Amino acid sequence: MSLLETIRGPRDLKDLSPDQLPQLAAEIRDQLIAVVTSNGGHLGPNLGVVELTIALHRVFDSPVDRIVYDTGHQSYVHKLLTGRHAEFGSLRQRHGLSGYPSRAEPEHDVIENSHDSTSLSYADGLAKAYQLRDEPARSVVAVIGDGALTGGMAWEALNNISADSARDRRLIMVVNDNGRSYQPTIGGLANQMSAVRVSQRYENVLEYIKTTLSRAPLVGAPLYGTLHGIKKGLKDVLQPQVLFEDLGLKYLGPVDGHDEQAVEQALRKARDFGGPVLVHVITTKGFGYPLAEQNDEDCLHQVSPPAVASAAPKPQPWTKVFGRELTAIGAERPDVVAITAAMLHPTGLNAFAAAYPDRVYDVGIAEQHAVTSAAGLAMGGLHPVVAIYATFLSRAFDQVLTDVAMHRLPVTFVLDRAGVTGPDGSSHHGMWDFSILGVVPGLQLAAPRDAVRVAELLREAVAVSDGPTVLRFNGKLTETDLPAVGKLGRGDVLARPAPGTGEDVLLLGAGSMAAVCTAAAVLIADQGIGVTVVDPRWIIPADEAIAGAAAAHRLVVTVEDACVAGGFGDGVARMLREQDVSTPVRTFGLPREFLPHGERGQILDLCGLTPQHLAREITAAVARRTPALAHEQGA
Ligand SMILES: Cc1ncc(C[n+]2csc(CCOP(=O)(O)OP(=O)(O)O)c2C)c(N)n1
Repeated sequence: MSLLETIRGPRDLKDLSPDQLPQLAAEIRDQLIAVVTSNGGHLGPNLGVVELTIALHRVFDSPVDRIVYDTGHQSYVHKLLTGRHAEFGSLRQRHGLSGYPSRAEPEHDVIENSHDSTSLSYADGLAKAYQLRDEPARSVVAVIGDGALTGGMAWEALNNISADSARDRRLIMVVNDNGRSYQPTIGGLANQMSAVRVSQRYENVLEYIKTTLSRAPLVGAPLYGTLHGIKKGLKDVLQPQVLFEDLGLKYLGPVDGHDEQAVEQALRKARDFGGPVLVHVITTKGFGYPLAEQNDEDCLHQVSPPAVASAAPKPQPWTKVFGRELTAIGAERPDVVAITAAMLHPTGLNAFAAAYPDRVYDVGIAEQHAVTSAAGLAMGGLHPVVAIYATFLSRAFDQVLTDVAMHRLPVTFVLDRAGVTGPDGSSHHGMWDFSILGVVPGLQLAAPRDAVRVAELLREAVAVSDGPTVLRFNGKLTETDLPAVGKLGRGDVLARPAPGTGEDVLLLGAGSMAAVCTAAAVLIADQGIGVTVVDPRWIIPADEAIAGAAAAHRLVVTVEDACVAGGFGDGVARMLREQDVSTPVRTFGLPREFLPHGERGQILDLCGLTPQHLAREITAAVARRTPALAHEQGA
């Protein structure tokens, strides 16, 4: 039996002697590599926190003490040590373990929101609650990366945690500093933190000064006074504790995060301090796995499961198509600049960055700043393209609304991983964009159905000069190109009723749902029902050209890979009401629920967004309105 198999919970971990821990760490790493390279998921971040997580669970008493992981992508080791070893093979699979902390799993998981920079605020609240409920012995530990520490929310929390009123709260902030988000962390704060990495340089400089001064004629006390002053000055410049201690926070570190015993020692000190403490732990992302440690792009931050071999022509990821087209646009439009919130490669901006390094801004994990600084760039005469995952734009809604739209500024948002994303689960499904952006005055949103339309719509979006535009697509592979057979307003007609059938159903598919609709239309047409399929291309605002076509049909059906409440379908229905079109509208989309993790296809199936399910529902809806047809079908 391996050591790992004997760990049924943190208590078992505490029984191990320090000399057994390196073996345990090695077994954990083997397990991480085996499962994550097969199922996909966050490899580098977890390999980097093996010793840190062992130490956390040996020092603290979870779940009485609460360990809050920022983002939660680095919680696999925590899962392995808290009784989930046997199920670890099901990581990120439908009905299996979540790839983030999950409150449906053992009680050791506290938060499951996988958006960055929230842990310190959750911890602040928990610590306040334990103080007020007179549970002063409980510690709250937040584990936050140096990347997540670049987010504004983390600083709002630090401001509160360092308040005088917080002095007696047992709140331990563990900064897991590996110097990277996906890529090296940028900015002034990152420079402060990385000063520790140059502490060797500090020692060297000190040694040099010592030697030089000792050769000088000045000896004795003045020399040591001078040396002390220099030493203090250097330390202030080079060490980050100044930053935190100036805020009134106790700082411990830096600690070598791969020396388990050293980390334990620091954590014990922090636990016993009895007030807010920041423990600065230095780790290496991907530690112990050369393929990860030496991966320049992102230290294997997140890996995909191995692709299944197929003879079919390989579709391209939407992200790549976008990156290529934006680079082409960049050559024609020197005013086009790009912004990323610490996700240059995942959003496909790396191609643009390689071609125009001076025209890309990585702002750190700071979506709100990304949006408002884009507003500033636009005010300054440029056309910014903010490339961001759909789910992370929710955080910057106010900035889109009041900083960009209210000023009618030409900023283009490109939302990758929109709709159902899959194994990353509930807080990564980018399904809220239609609902929240639909209320923004003057904002126009397009959803390309295939690679050709990505290029086409991106060009249309950056041509708009009097307000914000949005392009949204799923990050996976593009659908096969679906050529138009006609136009309807700004949209494309993809199929018309078969000869001999009437204009029964107007089927409107947004973005990648256009392909699902054309497949459903074939099944519906087999029932003798006439179907017109339209991809509206521009989703927000609803295209008024749809009204005429809707009036000519007996039923309008909308299909969207987004929350159905307040989304595309609701927008069409409202527009038809306003145009006095009385054709009934059926809306299909994602329910107003937090959806589970699983493959994208499995989740779409769960939500009824498959050609078969849609065809059944639409045929039944038509039959209810057409008794003769119902009779024919034996209904
Ligand atoms: C609000 C938000 N923006 C972007 C992301 C995507 N993201 C996930 S992990 C990560 C990097 C985190 O870096 P760090 O906190 O240093 O942790 P590390 O992976 O280095 O351990 C990013 C940008 C996110 N989860 N949430």
